[in-house]
Amino acid sequence: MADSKPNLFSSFRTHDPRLEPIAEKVLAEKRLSFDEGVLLYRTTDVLAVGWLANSVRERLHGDLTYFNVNRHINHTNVCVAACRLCAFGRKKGDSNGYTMTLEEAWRTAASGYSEAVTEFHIVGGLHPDLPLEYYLDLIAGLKERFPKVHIKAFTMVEISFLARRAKISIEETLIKLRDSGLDSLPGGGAEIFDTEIRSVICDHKIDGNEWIDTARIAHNLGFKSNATMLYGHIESDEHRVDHLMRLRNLQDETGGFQTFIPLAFHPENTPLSHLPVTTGLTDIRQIAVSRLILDNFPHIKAYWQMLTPKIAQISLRFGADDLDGTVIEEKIYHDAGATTPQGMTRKELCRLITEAGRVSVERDTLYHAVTRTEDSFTVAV
Ligand code: V47
Repeated sequence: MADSKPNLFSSFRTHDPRLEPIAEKVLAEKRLSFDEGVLLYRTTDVLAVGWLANSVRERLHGDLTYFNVNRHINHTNVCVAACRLCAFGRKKGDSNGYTMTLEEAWRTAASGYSEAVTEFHIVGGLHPDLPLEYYLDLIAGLKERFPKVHIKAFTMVEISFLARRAKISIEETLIKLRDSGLDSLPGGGAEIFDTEIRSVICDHKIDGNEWIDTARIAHNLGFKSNATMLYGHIESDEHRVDHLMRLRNLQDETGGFQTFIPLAFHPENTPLSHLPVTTGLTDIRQIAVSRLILDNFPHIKAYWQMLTPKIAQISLRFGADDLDGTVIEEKIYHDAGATTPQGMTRKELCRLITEAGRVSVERDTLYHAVTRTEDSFTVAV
């Protein structure tokens, strides 16, 4: 039978012949190897890499581009870890440390609430004293007050820390959180899995294997989660590919990841402040390479808060199909020198998407389309 698919390979152009076999594989939906991943980072033909990533993005999603209406809540910046990558955490007793009471956290959830949010994104420091009950009550109180809002909370690093402090297993911790109303997990804390790099940028955190093991347990319990990678500090191209391949392997096993979010390192106010910030092409290439290596991840997010709205918009033509959300109040990158706005409206997000020639779709956390009538919403399941 004649193949009805258009012959995309005949449209592929590159000045780097090493990309041709890679293009053949990508267009035949075959998996890329470690060395091919490294080459995607090294070639000077970023446009060809972007073209390939865009072909995958359009095969999976056409022009559809997702965003959500969410609110970030960072309940505490007090942290026992002292990661060199971080400008947000404070030691217990530091005059700039803060920890919200439960009432404050619930009030924060309701504040800046100009549009009905569909997601609370909650992450914070590894607080030495807060008991597991604080986290269970935080979630239960939010569910009681905002029953329709999806709660995406606590990185794998936080989950592992809570379990250790409560002296129960990760599985038990996640079950307790689920019983209180936790719906899914964000992708933070992954940084770079390589042990040597981790020992420099975040030596107090769980190691890469523990991050993967925690995600596996969460997925096996039925939770969806995201995954991130922090790039643009001291890692090499090989470390990046290794990180992406470890995520790809776990996704083969569990299918629990929804979205991959590359996070550009912001050095300001961190112990690594001597490092330069990433450039636009590095950011755009990272999006494209992620799309090409993570062939089993449904979505690649260009997190506008991190990348700037301009770079995030361009990324929609280089492999990304998601911009994240309205966010409303962001602390982690703004403490590290981000100059992006603290939030965006639905209208602003839609404009970025439309002007990129894409079709905007408001989604909930699990990628169901959301239909709105003024301040209420319904979700298509
Ligand atoms: O884990 C911390 C990173 C992450 C800095 O799952 C920094 O939908 C850059 O994971 N420069 C938290 N990055 C944020 C996160 C996230 C964001 C948006 C969406 C989702 C999602 C998850 O931020 C941390 C760490 O990797 N981070 N400090 C810094 N100076």
